[in-house]
Amino acid sequence: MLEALREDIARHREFTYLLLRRLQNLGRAFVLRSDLQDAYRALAAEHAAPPPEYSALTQMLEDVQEAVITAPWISFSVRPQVGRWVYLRIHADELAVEPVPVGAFLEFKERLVAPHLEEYRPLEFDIGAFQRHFPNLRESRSIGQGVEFLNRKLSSQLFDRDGAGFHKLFLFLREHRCNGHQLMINDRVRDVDGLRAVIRAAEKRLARLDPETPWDAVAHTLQELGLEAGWGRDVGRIRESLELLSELLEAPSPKTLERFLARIPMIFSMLILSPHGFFGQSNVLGLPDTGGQVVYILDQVRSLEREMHARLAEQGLDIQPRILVVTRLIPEARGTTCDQPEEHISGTQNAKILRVPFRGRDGEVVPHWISRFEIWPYLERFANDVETRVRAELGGRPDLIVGNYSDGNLVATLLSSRMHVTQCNIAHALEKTKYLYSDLYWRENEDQYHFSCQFTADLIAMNAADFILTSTYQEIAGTDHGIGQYESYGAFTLPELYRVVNGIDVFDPRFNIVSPGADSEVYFSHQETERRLGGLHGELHEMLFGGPHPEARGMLEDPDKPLIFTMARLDRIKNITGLVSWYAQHPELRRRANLVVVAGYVDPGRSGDREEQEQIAYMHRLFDEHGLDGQVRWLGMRLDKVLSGELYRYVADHRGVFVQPALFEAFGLTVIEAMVSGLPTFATLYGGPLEIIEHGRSGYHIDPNHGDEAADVLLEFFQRCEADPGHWDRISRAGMDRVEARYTWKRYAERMMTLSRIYGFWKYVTNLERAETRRYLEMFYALQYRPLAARLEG
Ligand code: UDP
Ligand code: LCN
Repeated sequence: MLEALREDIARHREFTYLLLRRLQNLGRAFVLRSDLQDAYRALAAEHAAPPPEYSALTQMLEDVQEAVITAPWISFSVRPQVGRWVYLRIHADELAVEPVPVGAFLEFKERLVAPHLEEYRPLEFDIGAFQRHFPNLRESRSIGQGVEFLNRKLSSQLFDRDGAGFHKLFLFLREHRCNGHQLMINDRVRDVDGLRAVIRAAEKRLARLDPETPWDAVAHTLQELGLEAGWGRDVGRIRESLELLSELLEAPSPKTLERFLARIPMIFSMLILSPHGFFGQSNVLGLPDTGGQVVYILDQVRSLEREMHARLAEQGLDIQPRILVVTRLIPEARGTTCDQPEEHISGTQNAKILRVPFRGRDGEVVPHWISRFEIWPYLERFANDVETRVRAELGGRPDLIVGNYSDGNLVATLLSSRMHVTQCNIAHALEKTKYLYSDLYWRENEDQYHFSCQFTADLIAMNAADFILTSTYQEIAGTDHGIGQYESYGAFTLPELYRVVNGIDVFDPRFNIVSPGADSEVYFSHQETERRLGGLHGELHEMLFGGPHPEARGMLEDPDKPLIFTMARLDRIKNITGLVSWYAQHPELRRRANLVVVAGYVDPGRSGDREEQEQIAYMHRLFDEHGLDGQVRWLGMRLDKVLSGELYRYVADHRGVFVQPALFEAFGLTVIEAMVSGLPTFATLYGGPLEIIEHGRSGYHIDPNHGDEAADVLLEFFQRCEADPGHWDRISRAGMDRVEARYTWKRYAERMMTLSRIYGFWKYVTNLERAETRRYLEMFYALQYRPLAARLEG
């Protein structure tokens, strides 16, 4: 690439020179991709001989993510492909091109923000040094399909010449126990050859039996041979499992390995961590920091319990799986159940929420809610207390630990490493990419956000995890020109703290895309009339079209117009006020449709959150300045799930639409809820909705940075529907189909259970090689994270 670039620059010397000059003249130290693009396009339009579209220079400029200006050099981070980075610099006068190591590129940035740092040699975090022996994906398009890749690797390793792979599989089969009972094979089976012989003998004994003969009837004879419970509930299933294993020992293939491992009874109990509150089953949504993560976990638990139970039953084990969701206990619970140490999870047999309080330095219980940005000093003590509580509850350790968000993933790391349990991370959203330069200017944000703790926790947890679930591809690796959330941890710097030259590799097979769903009991098509909750319609009508209401502002003067509906927490990123202002400034759209907003509170006194209070004040200003009271109905209330489910459908009955205008949305549960209800949905193209919606088919993408265009897209839709009412139906149908095909909890639970077995096996066979990484992360935790967190406690 470098050679081609040099040649190209030589060919287009004047153009390059002028462009670099313009970049310098912007008067900024850091130039973002969009600004560079603007400068380049403007120059190309004026210039007599700009470089052609496919030249190395144009391609490089197209792929630049950031330019750093340290005259006379301008350095560039270039991302020629998703997940692949190159760093180089060009001399602004001589036009010489040089490659730059990533550490040096970060150093240029550090010097610009902290010029006083002479002879600065910070700690460099480099996880790459420990990962060289581990296989990685190669193609950007395979990112997020870790388990398929791993299956291929594992099955070829099983097949190695000295038979060591088979021996590990044999040892692994001996590991499984439940409530003190041995499963799969007992000590009569001594080695791989023994195992082969046992399979043959067992197949012979079972050959003539009715496939429906239950395990109990053959248990005795199989145990004599060396086989224990876990192979199947009846002879048919046992035979299949034996056949799979014998196939695996003969000619291992990725598919057989996956199918065989999927049957091993490994997961009986599970710990799900979501430390920051409020976490409960009612009255919590809309409280600060409490949104989709809670919805996700509760739905996840219900579907996982069902799946775990079904799988164990198929393997002939009548065992009730245990799922514990662990969160913090908050004595000042504000009318929620968050001060209760235990809560049964409705819709499950046995799952519950366990609440463990945060304790201060002297062991005292912390009574009040703490923002997710402030909880870092409490997590280690919390993890210790949780361990004791969980061991008592389960009578041992769980079989899988799942973390949620930065705090949960850190606690999952501490617990998994102490209890030697497979660790799964889920992020929901990483904060890093939400705020521009949150790393470089971390000091400026430290008082409010404490990103130094959060990013350090993230680095540790993501590298400790055995596997990571993401809701979308972009969460890992972004898009052609946008960086992924995980990818942004690859190389960055926190000046004066440490520098990360290799923080995480998005080609690592630990990443898997497993998207959540919408609860199908609550969110379903508006056309399913027999399931509809007609009894709520009076209330909904009153909410939307009724008169004055203490928790609402605005009354719809013309109730016959179609509704534009939106619902979200009222924080800045959700950009609900953005939508209101686009609407306010678009007379034609205001003429055509009404707007219904469910968010925040109308009375600012009811909010305890600074950002939310600001948004409330801004919303009132928009109403006042633009005279919105006759066209917008703002409901400052939290709707429970059942009511919001019927509300989506009610709006669909009136041939309305749903809008999700966020500046960034990690996934966007409301988007799939609206779509599955049959509402044509318009959602931000930053984040998950970009993948959920196929633009123009199953909904529409809107760009929150260009509100006028977004409002036009809405207007055009309404105009088109007026001319062709079938249009609304087509988009509505395609949205429902899309969700039903890709975003269901049933699929999620099946995937999750398969993954936990395969990564469990992978962890087992690579256990020794991982010790180095573990030790490195432990050191980073003790020397970096712990003091940073302690500083917060004063
Ligand atoms: N929600 C709700 N009632 C409300 C507001 C929100 O039930 O008044 C639910 C909404 O249906 C969705 C979740 O809260 O299930 C929000 O999740 P999303 O992923 O859209 O955003 P988050 O809040 O997690 O950023
Ligand atoms: C958090 C978010 O911000 C949303 O984008 C997700 O949909 C939600 O969690 C559930 O994962």
